Amino acid sequence: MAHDSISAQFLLGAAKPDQFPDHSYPEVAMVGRSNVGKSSLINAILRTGMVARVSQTPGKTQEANFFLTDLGVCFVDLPGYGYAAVSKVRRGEFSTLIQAYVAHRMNVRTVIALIDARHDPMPMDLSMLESLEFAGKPFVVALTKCDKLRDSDVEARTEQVRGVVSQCRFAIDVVATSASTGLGRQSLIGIIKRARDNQFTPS
Ligand SMILES: Nc1nc2c(ncn2[C@@H]2O[C@H](COP(=O)(O)OP(=O)(O)OP(=O)(O)O)[C@@H](O)[C@H]2O)c(=O)[nH]1
Ligand SMILES: [Mg+2]
Repeated sequence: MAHDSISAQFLLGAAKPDQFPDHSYPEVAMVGRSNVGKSSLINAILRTGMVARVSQTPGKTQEANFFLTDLGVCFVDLPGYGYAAVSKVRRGEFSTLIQAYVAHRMNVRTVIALIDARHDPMPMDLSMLESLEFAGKPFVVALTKCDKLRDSDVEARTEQVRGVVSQCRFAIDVVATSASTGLGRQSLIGIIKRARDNQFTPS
């Protein structure tokens, strides 16, 4: 086990908001499209093996999974949005669970909003950022799968997304990440610790 690994234990999976755990731990939540790499990023941050389940088939899990880490922070792996087969009516909306979490969960200190670095942010990614800003939740954008891009393309994407969030009061940063190489891990851990210690207040 790597010396800087972070241990964690699975607390529970919640299918409905009333099943969210009743505790006072600060929480950091992962939101993003199905298959964008939320569970992989949790595992990459922890470096203690497969704590969060990673799958090849998107949209499989519809639960919010809570993991208590020895950072004193609870990680929340939210279901992915945008999986077309979930429901036509709901396409373009977030699931009730994600909305409820983002809008009402008191424990949340920061949200990690994941966007695939290989593509322009999709309309649903932009509405997710909008809801975070509207809800007044500090958020950091993690650009995922950067190992699949050239460094120059990673830089260009980072600059593009920085431009997108430049007017957002609650945007903390845009971080290039890779669950494969560990890119961005230290930056995210730094942000998570500052969030835990309540160091983010809007400008
Ligand atoms: N190359 C590369 N592949 C990645 C990376 N992160 C995730 N993947 C792959 O992308 C796929 C989806 O990863 P998950 O972590 O399950 O994605 P998710 O966002 O949790 O997906 P849902 O739970 O369905 O919403 C898997 O095949 C991962 O191996 C990354 O940084 N680099
Ligand atoms: Mg997942």
